[in-house]
Amino acid sequence: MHIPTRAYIALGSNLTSGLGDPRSHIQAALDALARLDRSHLRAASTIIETDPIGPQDQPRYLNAVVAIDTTLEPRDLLDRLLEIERSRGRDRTREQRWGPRTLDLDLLLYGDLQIQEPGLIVPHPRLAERLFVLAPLEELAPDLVVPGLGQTVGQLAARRRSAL
Ligand code: A4P
Ligand code: MG
Repeated sequence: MHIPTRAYIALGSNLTSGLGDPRSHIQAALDALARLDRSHLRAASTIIETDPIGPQDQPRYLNAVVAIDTTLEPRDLLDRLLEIERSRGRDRTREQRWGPRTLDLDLLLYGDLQIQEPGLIVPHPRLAERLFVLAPLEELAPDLVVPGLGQTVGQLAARRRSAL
């Protein structure tokens, strides 16, 4: 038996597709994360509406963060997230960087692990820059110290807010 690890996942959506609108993509992702094997959904933030970072000629986003306890290895967990993205019709071959997407699931944190591998970087490299991630993460874990940064989520969020 492995001891479960607490992991945090960011959800984002700003595109309506044949499968539904952003709210339905986020809800479908929450449902899929609640059913994830070898994992328990522990908490979900509120779903917030945010201005797009990156190209401005795209719709506003819905963003949220969830906490899970999981015995999936990080790579397996990321593969599950990419599967869920694909189940909402995400097609990376037709996307621009930071452009609109039906569903984006990022692995933010996996316990206190720091991972730098091709295709998998944890903590997520842009975590500290993005209030659309920090604000919902702060709801769930304000006092969590981000590995490698030596600051809590609350401190990083406050710093981001004062930089705006
Ligand atoms: N990858 C490596 N590490 C990770 C990780 N920790 N979590 C790899 C998830 N993926 C990870 O992902 C590309 C590849 O990164 C994956 O296949 C995986 O192998 P991606 O989601 O296509 O790209 P990205 O690196 O996350 O950058 P991308 O798509 O350019 O943009 P982002 O960073 O996903 O941002 N504005 C608001 N307000 N809210 C948003 O949610 N999102 C974006 C897209 C832009 N602006 C936004 C929002
Ligand atoms: Mg992503």
